[in-house]
Amino acid sequence: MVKKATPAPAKGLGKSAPKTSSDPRGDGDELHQQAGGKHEPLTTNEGGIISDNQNSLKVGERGPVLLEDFVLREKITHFDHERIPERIVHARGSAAHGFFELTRSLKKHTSASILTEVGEKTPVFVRFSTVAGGAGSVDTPRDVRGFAVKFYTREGNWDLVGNNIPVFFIQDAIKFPDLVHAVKMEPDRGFPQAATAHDTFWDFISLTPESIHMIMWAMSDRTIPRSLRMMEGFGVHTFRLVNAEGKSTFVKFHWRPKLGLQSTVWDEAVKLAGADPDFHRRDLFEAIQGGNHPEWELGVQLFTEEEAERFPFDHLDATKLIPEELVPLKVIGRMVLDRWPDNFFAETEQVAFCPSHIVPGIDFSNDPLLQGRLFSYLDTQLSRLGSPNFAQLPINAPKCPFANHQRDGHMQRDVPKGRVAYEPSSLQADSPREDAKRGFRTFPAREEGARSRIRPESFADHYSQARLFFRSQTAFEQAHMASALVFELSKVETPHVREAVVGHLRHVDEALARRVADGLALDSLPPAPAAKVPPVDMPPSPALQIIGKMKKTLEGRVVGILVSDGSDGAAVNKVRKAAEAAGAVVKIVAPKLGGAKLSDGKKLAADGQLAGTPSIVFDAVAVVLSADGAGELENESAAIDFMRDAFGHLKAMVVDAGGRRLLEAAGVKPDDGVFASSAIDAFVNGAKTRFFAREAKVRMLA
Ligand code: HDD
Repeated sequence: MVKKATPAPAKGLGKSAPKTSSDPRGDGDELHQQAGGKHEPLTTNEGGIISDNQNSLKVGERGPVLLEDFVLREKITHFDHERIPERIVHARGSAAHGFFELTRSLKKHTSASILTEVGEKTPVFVRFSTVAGGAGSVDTPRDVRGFAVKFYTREGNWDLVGNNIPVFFIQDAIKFPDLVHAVKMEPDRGFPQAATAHDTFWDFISLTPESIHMIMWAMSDRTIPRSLRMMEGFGVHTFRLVNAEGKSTFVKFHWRPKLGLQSTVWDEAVKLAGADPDFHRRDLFEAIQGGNHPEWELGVQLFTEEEAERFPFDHLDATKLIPEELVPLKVIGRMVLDRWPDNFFAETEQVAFCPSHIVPGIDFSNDPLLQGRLFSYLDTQLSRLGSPNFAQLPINAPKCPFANHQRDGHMQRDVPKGRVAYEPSSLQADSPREDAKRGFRTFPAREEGARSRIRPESFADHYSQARLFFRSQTAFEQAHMASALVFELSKVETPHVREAVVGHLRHVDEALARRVADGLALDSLPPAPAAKVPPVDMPPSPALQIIGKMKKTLEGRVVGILVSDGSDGAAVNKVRKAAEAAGAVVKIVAPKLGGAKLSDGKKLAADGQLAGTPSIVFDAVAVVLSADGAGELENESAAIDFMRDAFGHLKAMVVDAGGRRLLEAAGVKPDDGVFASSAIDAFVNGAKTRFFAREAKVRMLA
């Protein structure tokens, strides 16, 4: 209990005396007695102990508040300034600490210790984000996901600030503000939030053919991931590695999730936004807290300047990828996220990623998108975090020794000693100096040419890779893309914008354009715009699929068991054991949060109450109900939705007699993804995947 030093005059509204500041409500300080624990004294920011944190300082019991109340003013002032500007893009994010471990040395290609010292564990901080929505928006809109990694290496911080998609919308950073203004809420009406499905976005896209490849990715299920733990990550740009002899090799970075790729279906993503706006954040939190530490492999594609010259596209163009069939991926390390941040604001919010944070042995390329980013991030951190000293914040500071002569500024935390704040100097033997041997050296690439604002001819093919991506997908994925395009364009009010987008699609795939045109009920197929470079067919790349990269596993997945009073405890246990043995987390859902009284009289605690825990939040469901329980739930829409949605979202289900009754009430006709309670092993096996063939029965896809 907090001890208060000096009794103050009686105050409070209650009529029954006596009241003092150590007993503000005259109730024997019940509030604090109930809260329990051993507490440090509460103080002001200056360290003064606060005697009363419940009442402001007033004249008389019911009189005005005094300006003199420095405790009140300090508390409110600090509160008023608690928010900092949110990121203009990627405002909504979730992050975790972990480590990177190199498993294969790239010594031949780079001098960077993080890429040469096999077995060394480098601390990392990783922030995942959506792009368009504000900090308080939901986790599951259709959107690209940011995948930003800060490596605290022995040679300084290296930030690999990527996305879950290997290409980007635009080729030149000068277009970034236009792209972002087009995708954000429309400025006159202030909506839609966190969505691309509106006129300004598609207007910009229809006039920016270089974006069409990225659009194919954005309309695929990559932008509705099941979990942040089941996404790939990409550095996007071509970077350079430089070895000890000064020789350079180009490199693309890829993160591959150990749990494989997995996405939701669109209807599920939409419903998740309501069922659990924090679905991805909670999923990452629960996995890390539960000891299921998410893991990724780091892969690289390495190629020389000469090889790059022979590619049928420009490696400096961020709207292009390098097919893995052309340059295979070499796995060189792994990253594990094993610690949730202690404080969301201090770490996840204040972390400042800058692609310009690089270490010796890694260098930039001339990609004009990357070059613009090298300026933008440092600039944005200055206004977002309010001071050039943001690098001193614990989450941003390097973990290797660092020293320089930069001084002062807002919120300076350091107290530098000595007379010398310049270099060279002879007055202070320990003042920091440049180190030509160990320091970063830019690769001396030779550049020449006239100054101009020109887009290279080698960037002009906007459709071949869009076509490659679409044609590399399974039929299910192609149907999802067509439906996503129809959904997005049906939210566009301006007919000529819809038509212009369909026109572009004709260069990607004539059949896709027809499906979308049909989905929008266009009278005729709009003309395709003139293409500077007509698309060419490239061999399909299965590495671009999601379904092809799904892992048949229950690891990292969650199985929900719906029970009622009178459910058979042995049957519940059987499912639980089998699912847990396969690596899943199991959660119990009951009509009441207190749980259910099983047939053997034992109480089974629930992890969630039915109305607030729909099947949408699970990867597969089991339904174990007593006859009475099934009878009651037949009239409960949350139970009917539980069944319908699990089926509609292509999930494996296992049902006993009660569950089957509920299925019938929901109008669901079981298929081979619905298992009887005698077939638990088959259910567990089925739960490792989704039943895509079912989809044609449950919704009309474009
Ligand atoms: Fe960016 C944030 C990824 C192009 C300007 N970007 C930001 C974040 C990610 C990316 C993951 C969030 C970092 C975090 O979690 O704090 N951005 C990308 C990728 C791009 C890209 C993969 C293309 C390959 N970005 C890009 C361009 C510009 C910016 C071309 C400007 C010229 N990006 C920003 C920014 C942000 C940002 C405005 C907002 C908040 C921040 O930087 O720290 O400066």
